[in-house]
Amino acid sequence: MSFIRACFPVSGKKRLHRELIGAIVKMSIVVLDGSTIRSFVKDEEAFHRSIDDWFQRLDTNRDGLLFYPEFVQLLQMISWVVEPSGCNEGGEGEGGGSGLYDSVFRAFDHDRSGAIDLGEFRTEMKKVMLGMAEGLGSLPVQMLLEDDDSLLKQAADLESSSE
Ligand SMILES: [Ca+2]
Repeated sequence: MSFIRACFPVSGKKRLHRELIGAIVKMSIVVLDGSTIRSFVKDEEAFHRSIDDWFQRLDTNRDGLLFYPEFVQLLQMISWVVEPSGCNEGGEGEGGGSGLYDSVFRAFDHDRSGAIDLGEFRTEMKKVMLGMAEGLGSLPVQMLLEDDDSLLKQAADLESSSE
């Protein structure tokens, strides 16, 4: 499974810590900024290919819908950064994210059917990515990516291949 940990300005000790972790587990480190993500989202074909792939991975019972337990896997994989004050790792302990998970799930489930279909998933993931891009602005952000096919790695690759 892909694992993306996105964090607004990584600096000082935390940065060193992340680099160390990266070296240890051989993660690839890519630097992204807002325009990288925006150009990825704009390339609809590539974007949908990635999103659809994610959807299929999360849809563990293969019914074409994401129910809450399936969807939560995504939220657990991605560290959602709501505020630019930094990563909210550590500190508050486990379970603090469930209220956030609930509201994110409801935001994705447009028709309130209790499950997320591919169309809803595409639409909301696009918003998430664009929101992330807006938050990043032109500030490069370092990300540690565990494997080669994660969404943001694909965004970075797309940019480097299009010069
Ligand atoms: Ca399902």
